[in-house]
Amino acid sequence: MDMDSDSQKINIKSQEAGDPPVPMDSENSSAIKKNDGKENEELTNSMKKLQVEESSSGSGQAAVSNFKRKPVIVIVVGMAGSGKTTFMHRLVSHTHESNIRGYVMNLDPAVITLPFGANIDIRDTVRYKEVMKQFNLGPNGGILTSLNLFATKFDEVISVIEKRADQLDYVLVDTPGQIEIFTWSASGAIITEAFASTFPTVIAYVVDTPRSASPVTFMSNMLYACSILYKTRLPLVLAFNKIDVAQHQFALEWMEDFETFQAAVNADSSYSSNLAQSLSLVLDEFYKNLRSVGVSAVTGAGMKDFFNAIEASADEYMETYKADLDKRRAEKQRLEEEHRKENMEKLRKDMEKSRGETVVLSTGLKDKDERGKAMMDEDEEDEVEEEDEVFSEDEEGIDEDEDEEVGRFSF
Ligand SMILES: Nc1nc2c(ncn2[C@@H]2O[C@H](COP(=O)(O)OP(=O)(O)O)[C@@H](O)[C@H]2O)c(=O)[nH]1
Ligand SMILES: [Mg+2]
Repeated sequence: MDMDSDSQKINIKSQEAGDPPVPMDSENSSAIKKNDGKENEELTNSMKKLQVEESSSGSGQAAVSNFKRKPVIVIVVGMAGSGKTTFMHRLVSHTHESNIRGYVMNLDPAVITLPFGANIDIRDTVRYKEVMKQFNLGPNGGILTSLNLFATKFDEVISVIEKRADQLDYVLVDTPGQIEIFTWSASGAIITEAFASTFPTVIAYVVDTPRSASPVTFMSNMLYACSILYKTRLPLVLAFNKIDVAQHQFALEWMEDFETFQAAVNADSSYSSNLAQSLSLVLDEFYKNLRSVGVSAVTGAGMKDFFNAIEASADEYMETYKADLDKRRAEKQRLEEEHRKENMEKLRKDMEKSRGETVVLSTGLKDKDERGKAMMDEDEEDEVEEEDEVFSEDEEGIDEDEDEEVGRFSF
């Protein structure tokens, strides 16, 4: 399915068209004509041009120079039913009361009603039921595919937030309960990386505290959180929710002293104590890398602690994650630069050899591109109708909502 056709603009309730990325000029990069006598000058100019185009075409590089300290992105994840949406609602109320400027995003395509007004809502762009029908999927696959479709348009979401960055302290993101989105699916990686390469980004992992009172459930929940931490490499805050029903003291004790946890596991005869012992050693290391707070989405307990933990994590992001990201970027850039130099050298040799003839780079890329494009065009014609059903194009209605949604925030 071709997602780039103009007819499927993402619907965002504060839409301002993002600048389109500067495309590489394939004519110039694949074939260069030489004029008599001036070949050296021509060659130098062409090379300069190529260099400029290369550096302006990488959106990732642009993101590095645009990196902003605010807003902090808070991605709320956790098992289905742990209280993510209710917690989001509580966070939104807290931001209103405390004059914190927030933006709210819903990434759950299957939710029927939201207790808060979302500024950006996946449901405005992807129709989950249509996705299920068209791709013949069950509810779980429908949610994953909807997120994959949305992820292909995520650069637009980022550019909307970038434009409002000066007016925002936080962007709060609600997600579906399918935790595998963030542990192995492509869309989870695309979404978190897109956020994290532009803004400080923190994961808030919501735990259903009363349900985690059994050591086995607690461990499996922590293993999920652990895999999200290592997969995303982002700072993580554990929000022990529903403390109005059960206090999270037991969890803090288990995390602090792993012998207490082992004693609890051993008392639970349903679990192999050997496995539990090795796993609790792994988790012991994991606990050192995160912050935990007890919260209640229902009573509002723990909100201050939660935001303090988010601020501390955002600082940690700037110190460690950002440095790591920059290092990886610099390495990528270095490799690209090397590759580019090699290509330039090849081009120079080709031009010297051809002496006045038209030179076509021998990479075969141009042919491939054209073949690929021809195939895409055919596909596009077949699929246009289907896609119209999947994507809502009711942009006018959305614009009307804009003022109302933004009005809920204090800026
Ligand atoms: N007692 C209590 N119930 C909560 C709390 N947070 C959420 N819930 C309940 O947990 C259920 C699932 O909440 P929901 O926000 O839909 O969870 P999600 O699937 O993670 O988005 C709902 O019935 C909520 O009322 C809380 O802090 N305390
Ligand atoms: Mg929810």
